[in-house]
Amino acid sequence: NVNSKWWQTAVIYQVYPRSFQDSDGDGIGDLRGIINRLDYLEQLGITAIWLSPVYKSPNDDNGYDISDYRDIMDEFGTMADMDELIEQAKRRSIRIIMDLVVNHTSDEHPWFIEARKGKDNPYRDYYVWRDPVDGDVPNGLRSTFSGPAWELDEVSGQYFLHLFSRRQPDLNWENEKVRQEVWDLMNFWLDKGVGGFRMDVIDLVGKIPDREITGNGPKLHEYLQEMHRETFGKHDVLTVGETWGATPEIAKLYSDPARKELSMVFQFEHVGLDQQEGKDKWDLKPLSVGELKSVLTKWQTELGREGWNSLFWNNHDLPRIVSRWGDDQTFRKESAKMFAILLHLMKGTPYIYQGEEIGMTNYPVTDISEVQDIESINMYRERLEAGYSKEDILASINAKGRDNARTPMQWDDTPGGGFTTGEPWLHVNPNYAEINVKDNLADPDSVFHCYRKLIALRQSHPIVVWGEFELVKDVPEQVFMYLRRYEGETWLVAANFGGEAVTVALPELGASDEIIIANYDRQSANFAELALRPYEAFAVKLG
Ligand code: TEU
Repeated sequence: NVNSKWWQTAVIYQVYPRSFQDSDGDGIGDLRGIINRLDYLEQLGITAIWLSPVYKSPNDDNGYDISDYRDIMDEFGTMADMDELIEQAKRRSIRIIMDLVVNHTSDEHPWFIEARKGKDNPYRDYYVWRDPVDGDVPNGLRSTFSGPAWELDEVSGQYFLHLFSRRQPDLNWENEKVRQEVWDLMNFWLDKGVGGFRMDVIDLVGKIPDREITGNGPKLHEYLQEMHRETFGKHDVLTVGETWGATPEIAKLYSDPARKELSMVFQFEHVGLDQQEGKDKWDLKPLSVGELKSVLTKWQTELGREGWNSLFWNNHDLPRIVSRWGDDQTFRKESAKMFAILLHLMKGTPYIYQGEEIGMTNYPVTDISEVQDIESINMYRERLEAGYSKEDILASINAKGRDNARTPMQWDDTPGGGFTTGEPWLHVNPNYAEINVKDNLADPDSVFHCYRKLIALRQSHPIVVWGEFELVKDVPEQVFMYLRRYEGETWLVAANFGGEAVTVALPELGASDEIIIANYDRQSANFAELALRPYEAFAVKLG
């Protein structure tokens, strides 16, 4: 494919630096720690690292509140370490994708410190200020982290907008100077040779606060086209927007190459399927596998040539997939591999979140004092006041809380799990002695080696990257089966999404012994009567 881009054949690995590898015993992961683990990532075979924020930050939201875009967080190291990380990664053909958090800054960013000084300050307009209405907040906008999105500034008597924590004031993108600042800092990082950007809540930057419009504002795409022109347009980089409200139609607006905006977006439709309609992420309902199949199929087929997909189960905001929709007890390895096989043989660019590749699980908390995440803590307070029981709230946090993904990476079976020799900033999952990198590397049948193999398959078989996707219908609901077709070749991927054995009868598909990858011992597949074991998944080439 002559027009293909490197990021279309890539596999991206997300590092959450705080929890990846501590190198100096302070209990907090750091850049030196990442450098020390590059050989591991090279062995896994990934193309690029998406690095969650490493910039200077007071850590109200673990680095998603930035006080200096051109400097490194003290706990993580120095700019010299950052330059070395980029360089050392490059030597292993791994690119570094920076997290671009420009919907808001920290309240400790010099722009906000200035803006707060008064209505006449030249930086005032960098943020969104409004007068009170009837002695109260300007309108009903709510923060994602609970409570109103408006905070009163006592000095001026005006409110400022914060769609996240009150320590994350929203930037005013309508101000041309703000956009210019953003282009400048992006160019600063592009000049360092980074491989691109993951753009935090980028769908919010076109907000119209007075009309209570937050996502997908009218000028959003104009801004992104300006960004493309002013920054990465001349560079061969990957850009991926975090867009919670995207539909396939919206995703095409971002990722149609002709529009010169982004490479792709993260779409979140599939990860909302276990939440009650019209409520928020904490209000749980069981997943319907049928719904999951239809949502993923829609995304596989509807972007066509006018867009490109991202593929993911996990990130630093989401619970661990093996605990969420798999079985992290009896069938942990089987279900972890099932998710891997199912996703990595789809069309799009796969993202692996640290620890997913060894089947790491959620961490059950029994008391709110164990929780560090601002989103969970604020929700806890809000719901206690609203009359929910502690048990209910903790059940929600255990199912969906962001700390589930943020417990330290489990490298080995020594105390601290090989993450730190000190006191870890967040509890290490007590299962580190059974689930760790060391054992995964040693066991050829491990979750890690399944991921490694899938990554290699994508890199050696164009059908994985380019093949057309077709869902196989007429199978039991818990069976997820699809075909990929490319240049006369057909692959079939089958997955049993449940803990019970199931049989499929599709005689028209014949039989084949060309198994490509499987999570159980399997030499062939006879579709006249195909028996799938609990969480069994495999791919096979059809004759
Ligand atoms: O997340 C955006 C966001 O809306 C999340 O807070 C998400 O809604 C929530 O975790 C799940 O309900 C991005 C970052 O990924 C997140 O870590 C940041 O906290 C947030 O933006 C603010 O920068």
